[in-house]
Amino acid sequence: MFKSIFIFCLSFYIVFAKHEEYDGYSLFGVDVDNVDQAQLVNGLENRLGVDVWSHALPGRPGQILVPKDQKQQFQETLDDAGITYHVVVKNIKESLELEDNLLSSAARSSNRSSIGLPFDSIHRYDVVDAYLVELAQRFPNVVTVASAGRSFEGRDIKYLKISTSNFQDRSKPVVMMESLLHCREWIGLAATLYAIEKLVIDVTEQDIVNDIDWIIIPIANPDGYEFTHTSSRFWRKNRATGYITGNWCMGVDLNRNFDKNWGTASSSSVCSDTFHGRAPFSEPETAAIRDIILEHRDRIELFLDIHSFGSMILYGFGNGVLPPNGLLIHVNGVLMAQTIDSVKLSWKPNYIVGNVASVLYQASGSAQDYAQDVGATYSYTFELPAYRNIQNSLNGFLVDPDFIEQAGFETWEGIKAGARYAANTFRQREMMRRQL
Ligand code: 0X9
Ligand code: ZN
Repeated sequence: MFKSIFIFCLSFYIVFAKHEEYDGYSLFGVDVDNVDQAQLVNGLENRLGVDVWSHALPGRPGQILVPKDQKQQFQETLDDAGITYHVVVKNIKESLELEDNLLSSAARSSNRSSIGLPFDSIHRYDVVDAYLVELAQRFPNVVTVASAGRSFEGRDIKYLKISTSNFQDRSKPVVMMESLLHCREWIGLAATLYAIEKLVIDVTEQDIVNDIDWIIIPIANPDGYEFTHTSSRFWRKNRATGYITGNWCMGVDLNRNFDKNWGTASSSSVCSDTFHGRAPFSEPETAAIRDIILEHRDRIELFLDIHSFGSMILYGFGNGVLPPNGLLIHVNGVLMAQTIDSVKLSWKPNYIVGNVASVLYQASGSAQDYAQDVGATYSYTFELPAYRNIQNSLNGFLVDPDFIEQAGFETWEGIKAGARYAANTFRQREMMRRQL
């Protein structure tokens, strides 16, 4: 009897306590007129401890999630600086409930008839993990599933190798992509799953499969990803513990933990969302990704780290210094952006392309910088748009199921263009090398 009451209470708690931590949090849109204002707004992360979802740029409003008890101070600070703002979502908990409802009802109504995973929900770790294994079994001639290693909590970080020549033909370039390094950026998973579908199940352009070897890591931060489903939707880091400070905090920002200018433009505070960890590659997830990059460094022509949100294609380095081939990196970035822009939803903003430090902010230790530094010819961070429709209050990281397939489709158009461009320059270099 007591046991069943306990179970009832527990399940009641689990269902109704979900998203409780975000009750009363508001999402603000902030408009800045100049770089000074942008700097002030973006610095509020450290000053007030608010969650800057997207950095404000002149012409592009920033989005900031503000806890209930900090709203007054936040608004006063902006008022004093003469910066205009508006409330985008009054209580983000309601948006979280809407997202849950929309995603789960879409998932209920879709039956998995085809081989691929349906594009109307955001699939959990177990589902994606099993899917990768299943694809390798069904398509043994082109697909291999491998494990990059285990996450902090012991989850396998699986990835696919897609190749018509079993990765043996060293005259082919490698395109490597990953998503969910930042686990709250759910829409990124749609882009990698869409790419897998078009490379394995629904192949419509054979050259993209024949001429290129692909490495795809759909869930680079599995512990964090599961945590965003079960507990805190806006968790960004991994789930590492053992960093002892005065405050009890956990997690390392995996996109600050790679060994390129490590620790120079990131946080040393465990509680910060950009905490860089105790050393480069201190985290098992980044060490696992590093090993794959190093294994294929002489063939990785294009590296894509898929994030959200903001409609941006960013490249290195995070300190503002351009790689030696910066001009071509920009050209290929623009090509991908234009390709996406030509098929995106018309009311969405065009993609911005540029060096991360000039478009956004300085940041060290990113996956994109590391890949660029150790060998990738073209390395980018994609910031996808996440939502379809502002009317229903799903915004920022929140995913509208109606947008999942579009996000996958439009990003894939960009990736194909970038991959073809990269394959061409790779071939040209190969020819030159042989002539010498
Ligand atoms: O700050 C980040 O890690 C990325 N933006 S996000 O909103 N997804 O967190 C941008 C990373 C860009 N690359 C470098 N910092 N080099
Ligand atoms: Zn991110």
